[in-house]
Amino acid sequence: MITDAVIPALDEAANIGRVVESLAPFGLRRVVVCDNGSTDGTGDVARAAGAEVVVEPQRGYGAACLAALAHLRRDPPDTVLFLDGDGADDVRRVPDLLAPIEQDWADMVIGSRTLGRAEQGAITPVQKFGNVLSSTLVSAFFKVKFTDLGPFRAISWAGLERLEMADRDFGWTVEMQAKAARRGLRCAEIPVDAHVRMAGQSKVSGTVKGSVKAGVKILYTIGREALRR
Ligand SMILES: Nc1nc2c(ncn2[C@@H]2O[C@H](COP(=O)(O)OP(=O)(O)OP(=O)(O)O)[C@@H](O)[C@H]2O)c(=O)[nH]1
Ligand SMILES: [Mg+2]
Repeated sequence: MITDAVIPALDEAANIGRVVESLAPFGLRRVVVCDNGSTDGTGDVARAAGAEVVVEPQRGYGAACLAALAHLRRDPPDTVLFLDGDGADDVRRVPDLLAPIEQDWADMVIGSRTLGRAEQGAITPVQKFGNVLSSTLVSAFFKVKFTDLGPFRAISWAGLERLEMADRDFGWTVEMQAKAARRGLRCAEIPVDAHVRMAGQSKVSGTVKGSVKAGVKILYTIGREALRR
């Protein structure tokens, strides 16, 4: 099974090198870092660590993921592994994320930080609440049990193409799960531990503005997907 990794990154120069290098043991074909207009040299650090760097000037988590996928589409892998660029994800679980797809009993595997152990401070109380709320709503509307909307996940290329992903910011992860459930992809979760970001500034859950924007967008995305026919 050919697997490529996609890492959206905004100003993660202090972390991205170690994140890219940490994937070396897992036999991935390519690691694609999407630099989303960083001003700290994230792209250069990622390249030096062995990643392919795609530049997406328009900000947004989903916009970065879409740019990386457009890059992969020229020579697609069998499976895409997504993770964040801040070192918060437990890469030791990469084989566990990929196994259900390789064994062909799942099309998408979510790393659930609720099922795993979160380091003190890795998930804020607001984020925890938001995760429980949105996972419960997704489970209720789409009839597939999820316990987290975490960024660390794997999905088959064929499954991903069926989702016609479009969200350009914080709705990205929930859009993928809602559509996967809706469109009949086989979904699974495995426990993953969550670390505190290695260094640098939080852009989402560590700030009030980021949390509110992400929360609103996630709830809106759930509603939109629930109403879609
Ligand atoms: N491409 C892109 N990536 C972003 C953007 N905002 C955040 N990121 C990346 O998305 C990931 C998650 O952002 P974080 O700032 O870690 O958000 P968080 O995990 O909620 O907060 P922390 O607790 O600080 O880790 C990181 O890899 C960021 O570099 C953005 O606008 N564009
Ligand atoms: Mg983070």
